[in-house]
Amino acid sequence: MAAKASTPAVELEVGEQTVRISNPDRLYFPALGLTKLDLAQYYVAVGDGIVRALRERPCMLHRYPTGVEGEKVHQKRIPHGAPPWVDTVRVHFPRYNRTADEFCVTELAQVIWAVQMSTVEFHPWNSRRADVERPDEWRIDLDPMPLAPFERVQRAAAVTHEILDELGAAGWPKTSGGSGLHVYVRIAPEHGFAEVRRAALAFAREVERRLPDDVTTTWWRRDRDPAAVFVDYNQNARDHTIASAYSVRGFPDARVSAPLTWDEVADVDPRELTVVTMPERYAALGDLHAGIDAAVFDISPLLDWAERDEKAGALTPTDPETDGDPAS
Ligand SMILES: [Mn+2]
Repeated sequence: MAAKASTPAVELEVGEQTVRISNPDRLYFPALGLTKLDLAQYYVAVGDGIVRALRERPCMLHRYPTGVEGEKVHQKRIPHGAPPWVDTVRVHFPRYNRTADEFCVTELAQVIWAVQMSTVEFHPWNSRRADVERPDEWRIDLDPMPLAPFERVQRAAAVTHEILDELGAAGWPKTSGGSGLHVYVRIAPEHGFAEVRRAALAFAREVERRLPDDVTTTWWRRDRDPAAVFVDYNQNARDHTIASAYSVRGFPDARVSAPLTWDEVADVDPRELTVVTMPERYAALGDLHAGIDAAVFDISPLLDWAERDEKAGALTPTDPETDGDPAS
């Protein structure tokens, strides 16, 4: 056998493409003995799910060229040397008056190519290339402050579900892969980022009204109760991204942002949903977010809430990126 440093590349057949994985034995998660090839095989195992989560969205890559204990690279521009079958979408950054060609998934082989380029985490926009300036995904990010127990996040999620039901909106919960929970809602791409963010803030205020001891929407981090759950409506601002469904996180325990059923939210332990455990779960349950594209919600009632709250004196803090939002 060759020495470890020169382990031959492995070729994976993924759909129509052959993807070469160099350094397949490189340890990406040393604590668990998981290699770059293990990571690629994880993404193949949840293939339809990760493609559904990323499809046609500008996508930022979090790369770890020497594994998750090494340097992390935040990559907006697609790395050089991409094969012609890797799609991109051009996005404009008004604040800097620059453009970038970002990674844009249309088939699974592209995800595996990104792993070959040492990507661990996938952070897609909440809009798609047909109209990058109009989000089609409202993201409810339940973000525990450092001292908030996970039970508070679970309570915030239950109330989120209750309010979404009252609105007639289908919400799709997942673990964040860190210590929080995310709920995504498919919306029609009819509003700019600023309006979607304003709707998300109005919703967040309603969660706070129902759980005043558990939840905060306070803008300044230093003013927030350190044991509260922050409903981070700002994740709906332009060019703000969070880890997608099925994205692995760059933590030593190889956690994944894992789709859940609503029934699971009350009992879930996010630490159990990892690169190691997810393939079997996915094989048994399929993609729990498979219905998301068919359940489109009209955010008009939330914009009415926003108007009502603003008339009563509530402020919508501005976001530096949103200030340059061409569609706002
Ligand atoms: Mn979060």
